[in-house]
Amino acid sequence: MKNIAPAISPPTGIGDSKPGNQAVLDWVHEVELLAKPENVFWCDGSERERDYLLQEAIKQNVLIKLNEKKVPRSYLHRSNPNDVARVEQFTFICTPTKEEAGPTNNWSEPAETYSKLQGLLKGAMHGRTLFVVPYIMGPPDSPLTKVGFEITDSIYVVLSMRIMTRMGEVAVKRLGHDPAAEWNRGVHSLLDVDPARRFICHFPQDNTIISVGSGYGGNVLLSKKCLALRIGSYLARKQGWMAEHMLILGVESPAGKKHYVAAAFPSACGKTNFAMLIPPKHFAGWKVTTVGDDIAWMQIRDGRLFAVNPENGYFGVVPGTSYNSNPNAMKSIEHDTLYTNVALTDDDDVWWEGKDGPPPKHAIDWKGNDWTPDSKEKAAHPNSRFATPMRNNPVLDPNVEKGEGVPISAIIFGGRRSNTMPLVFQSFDWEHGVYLGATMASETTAAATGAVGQVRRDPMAMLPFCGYNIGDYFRHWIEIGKRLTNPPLIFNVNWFRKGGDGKFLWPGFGDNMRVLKWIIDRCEKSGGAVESPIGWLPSPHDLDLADLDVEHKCVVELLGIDHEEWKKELAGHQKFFESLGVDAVLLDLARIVVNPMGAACLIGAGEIAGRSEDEAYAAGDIASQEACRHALLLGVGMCGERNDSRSGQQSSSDQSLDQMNHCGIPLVKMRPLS
Ligand code: OXD
Ligand code: MN
Repeated sequence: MKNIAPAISPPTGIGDSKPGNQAVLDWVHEVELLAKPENVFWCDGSERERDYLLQEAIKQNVLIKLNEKKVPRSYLHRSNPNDVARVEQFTFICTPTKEEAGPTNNWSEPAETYSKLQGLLKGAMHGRTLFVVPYIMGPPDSPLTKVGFEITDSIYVVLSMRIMTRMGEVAVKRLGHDPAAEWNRGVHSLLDVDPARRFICHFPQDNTIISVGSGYGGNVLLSKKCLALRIGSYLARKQGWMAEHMLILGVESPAGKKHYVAAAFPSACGKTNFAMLIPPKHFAGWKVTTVGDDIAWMQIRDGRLFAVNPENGYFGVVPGTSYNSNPNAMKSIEHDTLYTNVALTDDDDVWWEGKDGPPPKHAIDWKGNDWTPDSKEKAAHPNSRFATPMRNNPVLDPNVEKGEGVPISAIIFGGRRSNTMPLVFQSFDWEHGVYLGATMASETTAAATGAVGQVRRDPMAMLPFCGYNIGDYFRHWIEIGKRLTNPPLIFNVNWFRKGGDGKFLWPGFGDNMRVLKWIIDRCEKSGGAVESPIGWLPSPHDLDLADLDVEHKCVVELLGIDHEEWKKELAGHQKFFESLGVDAVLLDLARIVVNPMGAACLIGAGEIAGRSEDEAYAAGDIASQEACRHALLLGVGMCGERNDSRSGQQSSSDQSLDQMNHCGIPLVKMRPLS
């Protein structure tokens, strides 16, 4: 069989900087004895090393050099067409018991799995080079920062890790010589890139990841989904912090007041676009800056949540990226970028569906075939990606390297929903916010293999990334909330709601600033809101819609709650909680977290209709009686008015109530809380 990753022979001075930590040396030796590579290449992250590896990658056709004038220092890689996305069905959490992995993960017994993987790795690097990639996740001086070592036989992985992480010397220094120090062991081998021999396995108790049979993205850049999220979330719970699938952005008012916001959207739902948002003209003087576009590690300091971006680069979806949709991303990928699975033009430039300007008359598509605008196939794969250093981003936040992180004022959850979910609403409190995150759902995209466009529940956008039992994860959120004296406010957004004509109601992109502004107003206690059964909703006049080319009726529709849709939604929540295992998760969850909203699920299904709020409250140790009351209201379709405790304003104006009425919600005045 053809060796897809032939060994390279570096000159002296390249690939020979062994770290001094004996635990690392022993582990590499062990893998070497098993995989039997031709040689071992110790990466140091230097420029000389990079230049050498690029040259070798081009020689081996792993990379194609792009037009130096059009996209300086940039390259194209084509993955095997059978290997173009994360493979959730072959991703395993290998904990001693199945229960620890929980109902949302594939589980596999650790000893058996090690032995199966050892079988696959035996002699797998014969004739290849074993690269050792030391890296850190997090700013060099952060207490949250973690050290990882990835062994790989893919030169593409090494070059991508250089972009996506702080790689080389910095990690070796941070680890030091203590053989008992904490660090993550990652082993990756391409094997023969056969989907039948493709497994991404995590051993949280051992801080170990083994990935075989893929050469693509999140399956093989072990720093990202594997360490920063799956193993990261496990460590975070154990150590009392949070590892989340969230972007982090800064937003600064013309008066210089700055807030930081973290947002969890499922894969390919616009996190990178939101993190690089350019406010519309009407918001002159407002600035949005990026701390991170995919992952947030958060810790508690002085009763607040502080976040760092553990990554050093962006691994973003390319199609649809243009000067119109995301000028900052376009500027970021104009140079020093590693593209995967986009099209190559005749002048060695890159092209993809949705790029500015007309399509080229001829190109080579992502599979390496001739392509013209008449071709039926896409020129770029829908999940084609760029890997680009975060320093290319013209709106990189100045505090991105700050070890303590940035203080988070608001957390946003959101998904791709063509109906049901309003443009934005705010949770009543932290527990209710946890419920919103836990029941988040989105229509699936091309980021993972499988059917596209189906609604799937994706709690906190962590469904494919939570490295332990999701019930414990929800509980961890609640525990964190208890320790926060100044918790971020929690919101839900949906940029993707469609009208009866099937068209998006909201323009999205830069205009999302209008929603962000309302969120910031709420944080500043200055924004108005209407109390609705599902949370605090802005009425149209609470949003700054000046110069927006959207009809008023669309805005009303965007902010509306359709009762029939919500009944289905609640039934969906119930079904989801049931699928998590009523015994193991729902009941526990009901007791600890969301009995209020768990009750809402049941009401949605008509099971406890007629039960009083006091009865429901008595049913468990409910975190927030107020949320319970709202949950019950959901079931009977009432909507009320009350004093908005955050803004101190009487926020439900007659006008907004009228507007709610138009949305089909019968209005009944609630009795005040006793
Ligand atoms: C990603 C993903 O690549 O979430 O960020 O799939
Ligand atoms: Mn992601």
